[in-house]
Amino acid sequence: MAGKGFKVAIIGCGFVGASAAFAMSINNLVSEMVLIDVNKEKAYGEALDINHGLSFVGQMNVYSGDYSDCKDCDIIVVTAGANRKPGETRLDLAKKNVSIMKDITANIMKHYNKGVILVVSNPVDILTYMVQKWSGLPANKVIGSGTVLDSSRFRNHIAGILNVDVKNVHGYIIGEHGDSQLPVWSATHIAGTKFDSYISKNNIAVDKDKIIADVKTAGGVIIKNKGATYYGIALSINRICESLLKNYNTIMPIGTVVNGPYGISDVALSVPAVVNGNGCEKILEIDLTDAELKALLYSADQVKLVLDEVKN
Ligand code: 6V0
Repeated sequence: MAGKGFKVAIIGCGFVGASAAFAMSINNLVSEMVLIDVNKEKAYGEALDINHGLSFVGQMNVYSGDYSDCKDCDIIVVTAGANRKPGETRLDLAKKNVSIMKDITANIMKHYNKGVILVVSNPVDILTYMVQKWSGLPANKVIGSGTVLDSSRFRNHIAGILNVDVKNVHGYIIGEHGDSQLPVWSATHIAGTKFDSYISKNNIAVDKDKIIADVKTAGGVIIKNKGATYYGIALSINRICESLLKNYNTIMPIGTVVNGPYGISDVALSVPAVVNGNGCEKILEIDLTDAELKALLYSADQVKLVLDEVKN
């Protein structure tokens, strides 16, 4: 049964937005879901398609709308954006999406009266930072999907190598959702047993560098094979939304504007945080080795370099 009373807007109904809407409908997470896209036909078609499956999952009000429907939303998910065109650099794309996101934020804020903005569009760290500044909302109310997907890929790789249930694998990728991200090996454990201890006790040879390389290139491999990535991120979005709506206090590496923790300031990136109805309730300062902290600070600097370019 629906009727939990939650309302979510999804802005951008391409591969990612539509898949996230589908995932949320299967989980019957909300009672009202509005799909918004500059391509109105696309949003209408996606809403209609999802409606036709509701008899199998439960009643929800799923429709296409406009920015005025952002009023009363508990979460506004933003997955709108351009993709990289041939010959375009990452920086060109960043500038283009910053400009798209500025318009979207202004449109959201005309009608915003409550809720959390969840930024998914890339470059997600840059856009999370900019949306928080432009919206004028407190930092806890604007979060990014950050490295939630990368961490899921990390856990999936490890589960495959160790042949254990992925739910028994705990670990984070933190920092940039991009090349400078880093694994927190020192905090990675298998059902409570530290990773290094688990592999040595079980005599399993592991190439840690390969795991990290595979996590970093996973998106590219999927794009090469099927053109875009959307199921993994859709389920990441569904999980973040569930934690927000159900006030779960879930600890996950969402993207957030960091000011102070780990000695980092004025940049958005991913660190483990408590996620509940308030959005990013609290950033956790977990124990890092010196090398991990150094890598996190390097990652923050890398994000700042791009921020400096796009801010001007
Ligand atoms: P897509 O399939 O091209 O969909 C983008 C959608 O945005 C289209 O339907 C457009 O019509 C719409 N759109 C464009 N401009 C606007 C606007 N101004 N207002 C409203 N809608 C607009 O792209 P896809 O869905 O594959 O990807 C969307 C974004 O998610 C991209 O920026 C990806 O890079 C990003 N991803 C982020 C991930 C993460 O982990 N953070 C993972 C995968 C993709």
